[in-house]
Amino acid sequence: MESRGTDLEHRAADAVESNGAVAGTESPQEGRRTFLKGTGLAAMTAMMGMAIPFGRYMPEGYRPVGLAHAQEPDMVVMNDKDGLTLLNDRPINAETPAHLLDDAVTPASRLFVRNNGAVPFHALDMDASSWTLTVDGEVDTPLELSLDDLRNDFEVVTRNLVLECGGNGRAFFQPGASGNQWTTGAVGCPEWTGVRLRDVLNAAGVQPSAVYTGHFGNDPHLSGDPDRLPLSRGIPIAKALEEDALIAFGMNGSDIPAVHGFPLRLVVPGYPGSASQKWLTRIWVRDQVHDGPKMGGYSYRLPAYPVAPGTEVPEEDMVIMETMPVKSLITNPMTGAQVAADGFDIRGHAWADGEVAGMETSIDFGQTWQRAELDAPVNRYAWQHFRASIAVPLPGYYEVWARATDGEGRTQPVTTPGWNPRGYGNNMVHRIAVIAA
Ligand SMILES: Nc1nc2c(c(=O)[nH]1)N[C@H]1C(S)=C(S)[C@@H](COP(=O)(O)O)O[C@H]1N2
Ligand SMILES: [Mo]
Repeated sequence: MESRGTDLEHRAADAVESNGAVAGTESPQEGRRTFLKGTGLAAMTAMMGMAIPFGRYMPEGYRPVGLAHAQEPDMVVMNDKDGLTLLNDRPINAETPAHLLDDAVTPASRLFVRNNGAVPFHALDMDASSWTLTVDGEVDTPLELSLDDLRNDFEVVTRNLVLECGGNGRAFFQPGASGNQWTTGAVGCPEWTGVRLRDVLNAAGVQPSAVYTGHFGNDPHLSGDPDRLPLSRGIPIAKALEEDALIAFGMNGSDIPAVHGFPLRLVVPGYPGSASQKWLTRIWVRDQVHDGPKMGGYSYRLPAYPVAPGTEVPEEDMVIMETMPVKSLITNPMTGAQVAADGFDIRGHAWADGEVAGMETSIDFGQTWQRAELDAPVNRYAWQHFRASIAVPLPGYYEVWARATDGEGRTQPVTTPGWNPRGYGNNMVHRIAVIAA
């Protein structure tokens, strides 16, 4: 992210703020995007905070490149990130290198970002006073809830919950799949505070006709068309009525950061991250499978049967991806590290839809596996920490492979599992290289 957080951009962002760009009757979003039209050289110079020696040659209405990024909220919110790899800047997508996921609880600065649209401006202003969540559809009593209503009328709970993008690991499929080329870093386990989705649904009274939820946020579509939504997904009503999913308004003891959904988001553990709608405005209880944007076609869907890599699967044979597979990451040492000649310690995290039952490591390319020490989760759906002492016979190049097994005996494969057209659900073992010297 370093290239994004330059002094110039910070200064430019400050100048944009102090220039009163959000005044007037335009929406803040339009205001900030269009105010440069007709701005004179003197004003431009003030905004840049320095002389523009060739400024007289700038075409009328020209928007300096140095201001463009600072103006985009998507870029401003990324200034708080630390060491993430940017995969795409429109929409913003960034993942976390494995060694930066070493914390037991993922700090905001190291949580991956997955956006399908733009970051809404309201989130940057961090003002939640007029926010409402609508719960409607197949319910006895539709609800309109403010953040205070949520806090006051429901039990507030705090849980460490894994959030992982369904496409995490996509980059390793052969043949490749289109979409963000996530390697291993579209996952994190922050501490979330909020109310149970179940409690809110029960307060509205779920009718027998309910089969699915439909989630809505207010992030703008990249086309700028206000009638289009970047993403609106849902989950089976039975999953929504389990105790684990939260409507969260806090992360790691603070408000949810702008880029992660301020002021309100869903966190649906065990399911692909796309179920965890950010900037949550509405939960529509449906009498059919939700049909919002990115519910159909090939989005977050897998072939109904195993296919050979590269197979063209007809759309009608694609089924919605539900649970996420068992997985783990070695977070220390960093791959490429030099370690002691006779041995070293490793550690990391493992997670599953449910509990991880066992954790093993191998240093002989999977010939033999040794049991690692695995902690119980701090709560259901928190990732579990593991550690192992690795002894090596000789100095030299080693790889450490780690694999987790879930409560139903499913183990991470050593090569990419179940190829699928969009590259979801890759839970192959994580491998690091070390030099024992
Ligand atoms: N409103 C909204 N919610 C969203 C998305 C989005 O684009 N818009 N992306 C989803 C996807 S695909 C993922 S993986 C997670 C990522 O959450 P994060 O950016 O907080 O890490 O948010 C989900 N919620
Ligand atoms: Mo995702």
